[in-house]
Amino acid sequence: MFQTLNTPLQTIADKVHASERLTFEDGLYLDETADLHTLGHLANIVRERKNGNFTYYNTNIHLNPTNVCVYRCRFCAFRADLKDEKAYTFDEKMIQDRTMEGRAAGATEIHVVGGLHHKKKFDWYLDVVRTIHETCPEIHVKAWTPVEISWFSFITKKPIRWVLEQMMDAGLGSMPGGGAEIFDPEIRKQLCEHKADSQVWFDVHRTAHELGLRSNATMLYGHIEEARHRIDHLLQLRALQDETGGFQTLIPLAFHPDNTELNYLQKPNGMFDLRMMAVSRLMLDNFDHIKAYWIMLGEQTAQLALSYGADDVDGTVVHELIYHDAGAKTPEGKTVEELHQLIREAGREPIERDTLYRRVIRDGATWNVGEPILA
Ligand code: V47
Ligand code: SF4
Repeated sequence: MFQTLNTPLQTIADKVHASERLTFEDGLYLDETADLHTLGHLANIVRERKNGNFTYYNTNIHLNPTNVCVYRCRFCAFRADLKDEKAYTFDEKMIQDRTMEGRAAGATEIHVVGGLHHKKKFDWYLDVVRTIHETCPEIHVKAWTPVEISWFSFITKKPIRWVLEQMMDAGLGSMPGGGAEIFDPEIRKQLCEHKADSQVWFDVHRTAHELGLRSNATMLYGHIEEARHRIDHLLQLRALQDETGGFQTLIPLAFHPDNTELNYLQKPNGMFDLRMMAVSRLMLDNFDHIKAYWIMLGEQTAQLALSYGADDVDGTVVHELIYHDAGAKTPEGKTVEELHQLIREAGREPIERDTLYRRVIRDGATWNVGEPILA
């Protein structure tokens, strides 16, 4: 295949076979022009080179401690004003209960993000992490995006490093990938003008990596951005990864328009979703993992994505709100058996991982962490 063609795709295919880095122009070609099946085929080569036939999942639970938020991102259906009917804020008991629910289900991770509450002080956010950690120390706390960390820095007037150190002392184990949206300043201005910009997003991740925390990254696509913004986004992530090596996975996030200010836009279709998986896999040669977040993609596209570059489906989740407020039709969670079935139907081998991609050795709700899965 590709041996006699003298086309941009042939040149890109040659680079992929030789494990050479792709350029911005290559990325644009793949995003705008390349035929989807060839693109998927190339991404699958890299996916199998890095992860073989494995597809990872974790047993996790989500906690969004408040939906009250000072910001008004135009793509967000989750946030509420202080006095909205749908506004809620968890108290300590609710946080303990959610953590215990996770423990009973055998969760190895709790994923925590939420709004930036007008009236809550830094200690309240610190106590969210501390309460989870003290209630169940074996559960890994993956919490807060750079948007939240920079808000905490703003309200305490302390440096980002100090905020992260306080959080680590309270039990923070790693950071999720949210808040990245699209880094381009013009797009960001239209989507979420006042919240942390790309420089802040990168400063927080760089500092987290320096402190020994691992983190994830995301890219929100299918709204007002264009191909050049997406490729620029991926290349900025690749550059920080070259510097620190602290990212674990990229999660390409499809925009869900329902109940948002951008509800006049169409949700990206399955072909767009698969293209984003494949382009992300090919451009991020220094990321070990690309995640097909089944909640956001839907089960069928997530299964196909496992042959278009993705090697991870996220987890059991339970209590998902951000995508369901924005119109997601998937269930709010899945059992381990259902995840196994989803992965096996796609011809892949399910492997339970913890947040840091170590093998989980499980006996019902009891588990131990084994060796890192990839050497
Ligand atoms: O930052 C918000 C996005 C993110 C919408 O790190 C929306 O393992 C689409 O980051 N349509 C939060 N996207 C989710 C997130 C995440 C999810 C799963 C796993 C991990 C991980 C991280 O969701 C936000 C924003 O970019 N988002 N609203 C919407 N209407
Ligand atoms: Fe607030 Fe996050 Fe929603 Fe933006 S995306 S409005 S910061 S909850």
